[in-house]
Amino acid sequence: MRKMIIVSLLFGLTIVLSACGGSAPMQEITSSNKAVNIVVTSDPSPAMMGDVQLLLTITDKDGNSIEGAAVNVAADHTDMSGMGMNGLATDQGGGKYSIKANFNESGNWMLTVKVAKDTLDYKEDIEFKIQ
Ligand SMILES: [Cu+2]
Repeated sequence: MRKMIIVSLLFGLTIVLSACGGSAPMQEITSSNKAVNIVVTSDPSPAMMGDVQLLLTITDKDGNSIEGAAVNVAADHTDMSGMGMNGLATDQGGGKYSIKANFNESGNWMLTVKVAKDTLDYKEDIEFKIQ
């Protein structure tokens, strides 16, 4: 009988952990906005806990690359507070920008991407899942 209780406790814990870890992996997140489009891909893909290289492909509403912009990427763990990080992405040319981030926890993260160039000042929140 005591064994049964332990087993069910463990089972309950597993459910909680997997709820935190999220469900389906996301390989590519495409934002659907008018002025600026941001496509985020990751290495590894799907993104896992630890060091992740994020590659952002940024285009305007006509699909043209936005080159030479200042791109700031902030990441926040949606389920908790005080776990944020942010930095400037490196311009790779051709409207591609990369930044390395260390995700120390799985689950739902929110990327806040700011794109600034000339008169353009754009900000978008993109949901990002870490396995
Ligand atoms: Cu956290």
